[in-house]
Amino acid sequence: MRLERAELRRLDLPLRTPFRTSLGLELRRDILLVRVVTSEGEGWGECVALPEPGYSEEYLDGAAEVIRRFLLPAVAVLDDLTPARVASALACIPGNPMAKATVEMALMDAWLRARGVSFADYLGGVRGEVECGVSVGIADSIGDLLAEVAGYVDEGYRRFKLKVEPGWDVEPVRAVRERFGDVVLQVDANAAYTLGHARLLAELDNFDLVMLEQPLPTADLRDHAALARRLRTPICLDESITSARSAVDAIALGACAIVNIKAGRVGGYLEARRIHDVCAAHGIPVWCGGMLETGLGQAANLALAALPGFTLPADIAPSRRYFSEDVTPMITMGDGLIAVPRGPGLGLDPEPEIMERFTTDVATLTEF
Ligand code: NPQ
Ligand code: MG
Repeated sequence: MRLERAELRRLDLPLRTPFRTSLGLELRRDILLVRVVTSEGEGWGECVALPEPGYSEEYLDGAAEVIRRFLLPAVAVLDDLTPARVASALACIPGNPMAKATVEMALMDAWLRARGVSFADYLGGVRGEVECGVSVGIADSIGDLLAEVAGYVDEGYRRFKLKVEPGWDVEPVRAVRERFGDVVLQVDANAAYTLGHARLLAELDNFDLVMLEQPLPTADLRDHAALARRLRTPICLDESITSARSAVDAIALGACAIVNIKAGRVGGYLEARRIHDVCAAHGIPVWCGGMLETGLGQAANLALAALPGFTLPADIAPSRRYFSEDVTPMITMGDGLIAVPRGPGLGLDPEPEIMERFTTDVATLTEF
């Protein structure tokens, strides 16, 4: 397979509910989609980078530039492209995992569509549906939080994840636990604490949380190990796990008992699968994280979450959780479950009319 043309498309999708985390408040989702046209057909990739650095170093304009100037040219020289050759063609460029994952996803989609194989079958998925959790942003008050969570309980989610930060942690968690009884509850700090908060974080042990996700900064693996020794609540790493290599290191250090896997954060779906594999070999449960993707990104995430080691509910939600309209047919949840797409490639097609309506910019590349 050869890359012939590419299109970088930016979309501006309003969020139905504001999403506040320790990284900031988002009212819209600025999206970058990459459409590749290859010798064997077309494919779509979605870049999960946010408009500004914060979650990680990458940001959307930077990722778009890296994709256009460095990544697409590096794969365009190959005339025997396969999904597995994408990452090796890009390995000489350090970092930029979200940009790399976008290119891999688009070429994998093209390659699999041409062969009539789904992402899930290609990756080794064994599940027909995925358990959905909901990620709940920081609210303006405990009352607002309880009202928002009540809505999600009624919608049937299988698990509730509260975003926490210093000043919004023990009390909101206590309030949700008291109000909603034995729901499956976990928290995510997006690196907002330090080891000096260990005593405070230990108070969360009172609430039977399934996990505490990424309490400390990305590079602080030894501090996560030290914190883990002081808590009963299992620690899950998100931002800190950037490759299968770093997953093995974190596990060996005792820095995490659970791993959140996001293909964008680790450079692609094949590296994501390797993390799944090494975690399974060490008895570490994994689950599929999310970045408020459109239906295209969520389709790929559903395929990944279908692998056998993904034993905890995913940050995968029906389209309506975030968007009034999605760029694919709306993904729906029934009984807290979403079906894994089974059609060729991503198994979902963009809706051209909706796509056009939300598009803010298109760059077409015909030579690299
Ligand atoms: C996480 N995601 O697990 C992230 C990070 C995150 C679903 O909780 C705008 C769009 C703001 C996506 C902030 C979830 C965001 C974002 C944080 C994703 O850490
Ligand atoms: Mg997280």
